[in-house]
Amino acid sequence: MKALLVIDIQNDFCPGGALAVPNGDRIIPVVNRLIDQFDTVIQTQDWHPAGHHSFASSHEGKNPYDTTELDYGTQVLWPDHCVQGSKGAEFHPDLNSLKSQVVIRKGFRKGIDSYSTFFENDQETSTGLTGYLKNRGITELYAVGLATDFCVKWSVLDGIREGFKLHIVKDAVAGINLNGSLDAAWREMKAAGTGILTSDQLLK
Ligand code: VGL
Ligand code: ZN
Repeated sequence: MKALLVIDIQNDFCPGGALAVPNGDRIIPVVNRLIDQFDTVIQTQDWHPAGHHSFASSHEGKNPYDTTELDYGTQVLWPDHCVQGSKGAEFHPDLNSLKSQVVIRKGFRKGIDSYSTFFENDQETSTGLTGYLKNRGITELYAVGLATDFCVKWSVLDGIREGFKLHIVKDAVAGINLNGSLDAAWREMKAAGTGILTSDQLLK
Protein backbone atom coordinates (compact mmCIF):
# COMPACT_ATOMS: atom_id res chain seq x y z
CA MET A 1 0.00 0.00 0.00
CA LYS A 2 1.17 3.50 -0.80
CA ALA A 3 1.00 6.80 1.08
CA LEU A 4 1.75 10.46 0.42
CA LEU A 5 4.36 11.94 2.78
CA VAL A 6 3.86 15.71 3.05
CA ILE A 7 6.99 17.19 4.61
CA ASP A 8 7.19 20.44 6.62
CA ILE A 9 4.84 22.71 4.64
CA GLN A 10 4.84 25.28 7.43
CA ASN A 11 4.71 29.07 7.46
CA ASP A 12 8.36 29.46 8.45
CA PHE A 13 9.52 27.55 5.34
CA CYS A 14 7.40 29.69 3.01
CA PRO A 15 8.05 33.24 1.75
CA GLY A 16 7.76 35.67 4.69
CA GLY A 17 8.76 32.95 7.16
CA ALA A 18 11.86 32.73 9.33
CA LEU A 19 13.62 30.12 7.16
CA ALA A 20 11.88 30.72 3.86
CA VAL A 21 12.57 28.26 1.05
CA PRO A 22 12.57 30.19 -2.26
CA ASN A 23 9.14 29.69 -3.86
CA GLY A 24 8.25 27.27 -1.09
CA ASP A 25 4.56 28.13 -1.34
CA ARG A 26 4.39 27.52 -5.11
CA ILE A 27 4.24 23.78 -4.60
CA ILE A 28 1.12 23.95 -2.42
CA PRO A 29 -1.53 23.77 -5.20
CA VAL A 30 0.25 20.73 -6.66
CA VAL A 31 0.51 19.10 -3.23
CA ASN A 32 -3.20 19.69 -2.62
CA ARG A 33 -4.08 17.98 -5.91
CA LEU A 34 -1.92 15.01 -4.92
CA ILE A 35 -3.57 14.86 -1.49
CA ASP A 36 -6.94 14.50 -3.28
CA GLN A 37 -5.61 11.40 -5.05
CA PHE A 38 -4.21 9.52 -2.07
CA ASP A 39 -6.18 7.49 0.48
CA THR A 40 -3.35 7.70 3.01
CA VAL A 41 -1.69 11.02 3.80
CA ILE A 42 1.05 11.48 6.39
CA GLN A 43 2.32 14.92 7.35
CA THR A 44 5.46 16.04 9.15
CA GLN A 45 5.94 19.15 11.25
CA ASP A 46 9.25 20.68 12.31
CA TRP A 47 8.58 21.43 15.99
CA HIS A 48 11.38 22.98 18.03
CA PRO A 49 11.38 24.20 21.63
CA ALA A 50 12.70 27.76 22.13
CA GLY A 51 16.49 27.73 22.46
CA HIS A 52 16.85 24.64 20.26
CA HIS A 53 20.48 23.71 19.62
CA SER A 54 20.02 23.94 15.84
CA PHE A 55 19.38 27.68 16.19
CA ALA A 56 22.38 30.01 15.65
CA SER A 57 20.97 32.17 18.46
CA SER A 58 21.72 29.35 20.92
CA HIS A 59 25.46 29.54 20.20
CA GLU A 60 27.46 32.59 21.15
CA GLY A 61 29.24 34.26 18.24
CA LYS A 62 27.49 32.13 15.61
CA ASN A 63 25.40 33.38 12.72
CA PRO A 64 22.66 31.62 10.76
CA TYR A 65 24.08 29.18 8.17
CA ASP A 66 27.36 28.76 10.10
CA THR A 67 28.03 25.22 11.27
CA THR A 68 28.98 23.80 14.65
CA GLU A 69 29.98 20.44 16.08
CA LEU A 70 27.30 18.83 18.26
CA ASP A 71 27.56 15.41 19.96
CA TYR A 72 26.33 13.65 16.82
CA GLY A 73 28.42 15.56 14.24
CA THR A 74 28.32 18.74 12.17
CA GLN A 75 25.12 20.74 12.40
CA VAL A 76 24.09 23.69 10.22
CA LEU A 77 22.86 26.54 12.43
CA TRP A 78 19.55 28.02 11.35
CA PRO A 79 17.60 31.15 12.12
CA ASP A 80 15.08 30.47 14.92
CA HIS A 81 12.21 28.69 13.16
CA CYS A 82 9.17 26.46 13.76
CA VAL A 83 9.09 27.19 17.48
CA GLN A 84 6.39 25.12 19.18
CA GLY A 85 3.13 27.05 19.34
CA SER A 86 4.28 29.88 17.06
CA LYS A 87 2.54 31.03 13.86
CA GLY A 88 5.64 30.02 11.94
CA ALA A 89 5.31 26.42 13.08
CA GLU A 90 1.72 26.13 11.83
CA PHE A 91 0.95 24.45 8.55
CA HIS A 92 0.60 26.89 5.68
CA PRO A 93 -3.05 27.98 5.61
CA ASP A 94 -3.43 27.03 1.91
CA LEU A 95 -2.32 23.45 2.53
CA ASN A 96 -5.12 20.92 2.88
CA SER A 97 -4.22 19.23 6.17
CA LEU A 98 -7.67 17.74 6.76
CA LYS A 99 -6.91 14.36 5.23
CA SER A 100 -3.69 13.77 7.18
CA GLN A 101 -4.08 10.66 9.30
CA VAL A 102 -0.96 11.16 11.35
CA VAL A 103 1.39 14.08 11.94
CA ILE A 104 4.97 13.22 12.84
CA ARG A 105 6.52 16.04 14.81
CA LYS A 106 10.29 16.24 14.85
CA GLY A 107 13.10 18.26 16.36
CA PHE A 108 11.31 18.49 19.70
CA ARG A 109 14.37 17.51 21.76
CA LYS A 110 16.40 20.60 22.54
CA GLY A 111 19.83 19.06 21.94
CA ILE A 112 19.17 17.19 18.73
CA ASP A 113 17.88 18.21 15.33
CA SER A 114 15.79 15.97 13.11
CA TYR A 115 15.73 16.49 9.36
CA SER A 116 14.54 13.02 8.55
CA THR A 117 11.08 11.95 9.54
CA PHE A 118 12.42 8.46 10.38
CA PHE A 119 15.48 9.24 12.52
CA GLU A 120 16.78 12.25 14.36
CA ASN A 121 20.15 13.65 13.26
CA ASP A 122 22.13 11.23 15.43
CA GLN A 123 20.89 8.68 12.84
CA GLU A 124 19.62 6.36 15.58
CA THR A 125 16.83 7.96 17.61
CA SER A 126 13.62 6.77 15.93
CA THR A 127 10.59 9.01 15.39
CA GLY A 128 8.37 5.92 15.34
CA LEU A 129 7.34 6.34 11.70
CA THR A 130 8.75 2.98 10.60
CA GLY A 131 6.56 1.17 13.12
CA TYR A 132 3.50 3.17 12.12
CA LEU A 133 4.00 2.41 8.43
CA LYS A 134 4.69 -1.30 9.02
CA ASN A 135 1.66 -1.69 11.28
CA ARG A 136 -0.51 -0.12 8.61
CA GLY A 137 0.94 -2.20 5.77
CA ILE A 138 2.35 0.82 3.94
CA THR A 139 5.32 -0.13 1.75
CA GLU A 140 5.63 2.73 -0.67
CA LEU A 141 5.92 6.48 -0.06
CA TYR A 142 5.60 9.49 -2.36
CA ALA A 143 7.55 12.40 -0.82
CA VAL A 144 6.58 16.05 -1.36
CA GLY A 145 7.25 19.28 0.55
CA LEU A 146 10.13 21.28 2.00
CA ALA A 147 13.07 21.43 1.87
CA THR A 148 14.34 19.17 -0.93
CA ASP A 149 17.96 19.29 0.28
CA PHE A 150 17.31 18.82 4.01
CA CYS A 151 14.16 17.26 5.42
CA VAL A 152 12.95 15.75 2.13
CA LYS A 153 16.34 14.28 1.24
CA TRP A 154 16.97 12.78 4.68
CA SER A 155 13.46 11.36 4.84
CA VAL A 156 13.86 9.75 1.41
CA LEU A 157 17.29 8.26 2.19
CA ASP A 158 16.24 6.96 5.62
CA GLY A 159 12.99 5.59 4.20
CA ILE A 160 14.98 3.53 1.71
CA ARG A 161 17.33 2.44 4.50
CA GLU A 162 14.26 1.28 6.43
CA GLY A 163 13.16 -0.90 3.54
CA PHE A 164 10.43 1.23 1.94
CA LYS A 165 10.10 2.11 -1.74
CA LEU A 166 10.53 5.88 -2.03
CA HIS A 167 9.49 8.24 -4.80
CA ILE A 168 9.96 11.99 -4.98
CA VAL A 169 7.61 14.24 -6.93
CA LYS A 170 9.88 16.78 -8.62
CA ASP A 171 7.39 19.62 -9.04
CA ALA A 172 6.04 19.21 -5.49
CA VAL A 173 9.30 19.93 -3.63
CA ALA A 174 11.48 23.04 -3.24
CA GLY A 175 14.99 23.47 -1.82
CA ILE A 176 17.11 25.84 0.27
CA ASN A 177 20.42 25.33 -1.64
CA LEU A 178 23.24 26.01 0.76
CA ASN A 179 26.71 25.64 -0.85
CA GLY A 180 25.50 23.30 -3.57
CA SER A 181 23.31 21.22 -1.27
CA LEU A 182 20.48 21.00 -3.81
CA ASP A 183 22.48 19.34 -6.61
CA ALA A 184 24.09 17.06 -4.04
CA ALA A 185 20.68 16.07 -2.71
CA TRP A 186 19.37 15.06 -6.14
CA ARG A 187 22.58 13.09 -6.79
CA GLU A 188 22.34 11.25 -3.47
CA MET A 189 18.64 10.47 -3.87
CA LYS A 190 19.20 9.16 -7.41
CA ALA A 191 22.14 7.04 -6.30
CA ALA A 192 20.04 5.52 -3.52
CA GLY A 193 17.43 4.34 -6.02
CA THR A 194 14.71 6.91 -5.40
CA GLY A 195 11.93 6.95 -7.98
CA ILE A 196 11.76 10.44 -9.49
CA LEU A 197 8.56 11.56 -11.17
CA THR A 198 6.35 14.56 -11.90
CA SER A 199 2.88 15.15 -10.51
CA ASP A 200 1.16 14.66 -13.88
CA GLN A 201 2.23 11.02 -13.73
CA LEU A 202 0.10 10.63 -10.60
CA LEU A 203 -2.84 12.92 -11.35
CA LYS A 204 -5.82 11.50 -13.14
C1 VGL B 1 14.41 21.96 7.66
C2 VGL B 1 16.29 23.14 8.17
C3 VGL B 1 15.95 23.14 9.51
C4 VGL B 1 13.57 21.33 6.60
C5 VGL B 1 14.05 21.94 8.99
O1 VGL B 1 12.34 21.16 6.82
O2 VGL B 1 14.11 21.00 5.52
N1 VGL B 1 15.53 22.55 7.27
N2 VGL B 1 14.83 22.55 9.92
ZN1 ZN C 1 14.22 22.79 11.94
